[in-house]
Amino acid sequence: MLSRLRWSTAGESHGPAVAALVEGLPRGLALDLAAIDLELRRRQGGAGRGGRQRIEHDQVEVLSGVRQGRTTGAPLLLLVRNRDHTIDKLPEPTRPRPGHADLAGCYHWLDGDIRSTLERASARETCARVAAGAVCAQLLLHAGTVVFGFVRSVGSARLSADRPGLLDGELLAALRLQRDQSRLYTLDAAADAAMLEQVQLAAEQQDTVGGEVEVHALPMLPGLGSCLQWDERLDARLAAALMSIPAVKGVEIGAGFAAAAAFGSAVHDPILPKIDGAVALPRGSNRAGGLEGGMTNGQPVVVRAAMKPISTLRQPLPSVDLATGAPAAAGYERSDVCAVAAASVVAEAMVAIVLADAVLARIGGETLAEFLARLGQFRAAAARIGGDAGAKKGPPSP
Ligand code: EPS
Repeated sequence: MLSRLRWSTAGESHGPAVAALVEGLPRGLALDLAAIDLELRRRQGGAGRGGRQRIEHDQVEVLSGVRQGRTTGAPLLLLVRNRDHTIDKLPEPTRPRPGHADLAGCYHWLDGDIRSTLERASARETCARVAAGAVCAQLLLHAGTVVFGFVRSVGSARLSADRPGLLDGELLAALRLQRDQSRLYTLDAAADAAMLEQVQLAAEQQDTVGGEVEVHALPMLPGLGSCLQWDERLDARLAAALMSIPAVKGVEIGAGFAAAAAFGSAVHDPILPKIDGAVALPRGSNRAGGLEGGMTNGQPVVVRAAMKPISTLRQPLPSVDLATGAPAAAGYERSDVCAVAAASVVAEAMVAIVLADAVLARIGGETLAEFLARLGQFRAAAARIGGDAGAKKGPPSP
């Protein structure tokens, strides 16, 4: 599986703007800018966010790669302007924050320029990812796939393990409504209240709190990704994408770490006979999180990421003043008490980008029309597997 999408971001937290450059999209994809802005607004929200979100009103501008509302196939440049763009006037921190990039950046660049490091390490950059992810989610909709992220836990408050259960389109719409009405982007009112308490407790104690986010993608085409090379495995790509989100320290796929504690018969998902109209053979469970051998198996993709508490603390931990070498409390900059809700939006975006890349790489097509035609052929061929309607057995013929 080669990659088809190439993307990167640019911009400092307090520079003029943050931007995403996305290359490899097919020509002819109609872009819904309001839908991108909705995701940007969601990223700004959630209980526990800091003062910066009251300043910013994130909105996407498309600077290249679109004509008359549709992608041209040329590089797509997405820009989100920063209202707070005071970068050249900001103080030069000298007391690195434990947990942030401050000190590690000093070793990387072999200087004491914490400001230049933190401006890029700041989670402000994730709004460029969310814009790119929202575009990719729009492409995935053409493949029938919806990507849905939510908060599984904040501190010690957890959404019950049996939620959301097996998702389908109708349930997904109801859950989306519920999530978008909750303060911590979770799936029931009791969990939301318990999570809010955790945020309030952390705020009262001038502390911060982390949590877990979960993303489901469904219905999922089977056969995306590859088992041929380590870096072509889709589970590896998803894990790397999630791990790249600032403050993420752990990633799980499907049953994840719990699978290591169970016997195989209680972990693997039985393969069931074909259901009419289904593209892939059904499974008795989805503990694999939709991925086997680095490829999708047609079940929903289910991934989780654990976010540590934000590292900028009002009651700072011990540090050292790099200017003098003397012990000193770590620096404090305006920050969030809890950014887990925002992380669920970013995780959704990262999953959308990786899956859009995988579907484009597998299906191909330079235009959306070509992509859709090939997709139809792929679905029909996949649906013949496991049935008697002409699925080939044995090695491929020359
Ligand atoms: C963020 C913007 C930042 C921080 C936060 C996330 O803005 P400012 O530094 O001006 O307050 O609020 O960044 C961090 C948590 C961090 O550790 O850098 C955003 O837009 O998400």
